[in-house]
Amino acid sequence: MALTLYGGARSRASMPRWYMEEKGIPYSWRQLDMEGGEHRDEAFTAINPFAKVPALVDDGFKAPGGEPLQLFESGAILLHLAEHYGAEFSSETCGGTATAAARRALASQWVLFANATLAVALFVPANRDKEFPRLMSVLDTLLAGGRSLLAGPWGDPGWSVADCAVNAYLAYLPIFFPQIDLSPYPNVQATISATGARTAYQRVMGGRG
Ligand SMILES: N[C@@H](CCC(=O)N[C@@H](CS)C(=O)NCC(=O)O)C(=O)O
Repeated sequence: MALTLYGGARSRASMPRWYMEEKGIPYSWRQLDMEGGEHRDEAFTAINPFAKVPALVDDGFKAPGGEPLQLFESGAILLHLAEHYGAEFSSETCGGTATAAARRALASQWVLFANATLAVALFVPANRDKEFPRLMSVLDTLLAGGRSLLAGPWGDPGWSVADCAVNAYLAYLPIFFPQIDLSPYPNVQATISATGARTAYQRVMGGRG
């Protein structure tokens, strides 16, 4: 079994990379020279025809054509890792199949929220004034107490794929948008500080990912 993650410097590949570092999942890292256009080379578009990173090759699973599984989209990669390598949704660790299914569904919700809602509010300038503060207010309430976003009737599972997806974007804030005033969101600020203090996060983002 071998996992190879393709990414670039300061790219969304830092999200699945952070996940694998946190969970101690062995992987090989292939950093593409994106400034030099390596992501548009045939060797990489054979993995992601859209020429975007991250992409993951997992030879522990077969694609429909029999070749090793190739995945693009950071959210799809995160959910695959959480399911098959992070043991986040196994009925044994979740205390039953219904709970495992609920956890999986909620994890998908948060990963999709991060990539489809939060990222759009953040990176699309027209959304930053209106949509972004609304999201931040709700997140600030939900993040109070430093619990995992997947905490529920089953207790707090600890740092999870949901936290990886959402907190990775929050941690981008002071890096990419230092002009945004985060003082109205103390719990978001605390989450960003806690993320920055994690050893696995520092290993990935030491050079800002
Ligand atoms: N929704 C995708 C976005 C992927 C994406 O836009 N990646 C950027 C780097 S962060 C990229 O590869 N850009 C190169 C290009 O568009 O040429 C994901 O989350 O994986």
